[in-house]
Amino acid sequence: MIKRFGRNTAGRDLAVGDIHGHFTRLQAALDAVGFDPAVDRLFSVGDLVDRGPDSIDVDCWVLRRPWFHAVRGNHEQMTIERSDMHFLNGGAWFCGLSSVDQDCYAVILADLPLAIEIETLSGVVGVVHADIPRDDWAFLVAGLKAGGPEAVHIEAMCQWSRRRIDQFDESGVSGIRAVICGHTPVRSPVVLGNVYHIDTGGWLPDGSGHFTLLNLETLEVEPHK
Ligand SMILES: [Mn+2]
Repeated sequence: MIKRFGRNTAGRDLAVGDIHGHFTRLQAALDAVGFDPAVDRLFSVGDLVDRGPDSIDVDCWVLRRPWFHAVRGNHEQMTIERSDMHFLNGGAWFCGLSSVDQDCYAVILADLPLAIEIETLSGVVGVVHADIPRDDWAFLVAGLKAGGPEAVHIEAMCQWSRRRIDQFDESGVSGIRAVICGHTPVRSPVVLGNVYHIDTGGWLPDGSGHFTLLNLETLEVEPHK
């Protein structure tokens, strides 16, 4: 449910917002900042699949790129659960697969954690897809570990909630240096307290958005090289 990573002493740790089947565009964004797969790591807020043309490549990104780490977004969840909503929300690529292939993708995506913790010089940074319940990272961790109905509720908030950004709630999250999330598209990154909303629509079909790559050590957007 929660995956923890030690500090990256060799290279950079970057985070990216929703990808939605645009891995080709993502790779171009990585190239633009000189991403080095030998030492750098990329942390994704999830929603890897649906809408764009490359959803089918999600298995390669998750399984064959040891520097790529993602949490499970609501679109991964809809894929895993074969949700009725999925087809209408960009899931046509999945509906067209054989049931054997569908099972393979579902297993791969179900293995993604709900939250990621990354150690940095200035403290631990958390990654979730949408938002976290309450304003305390420890509550999230304890709730997910406890399981049961409370964990189900917390999972749903992590994957679907827009409460914080809808209410422009700047109270932030205690017990963690910063929280990175996506799910709600924004023109440029929105920082509410220590919560960073970085889905700048790099996946938008009309190309009006871009992928923001946030450096987890500096909490600044990584400049192009
Ligand atoms: Mn989402």
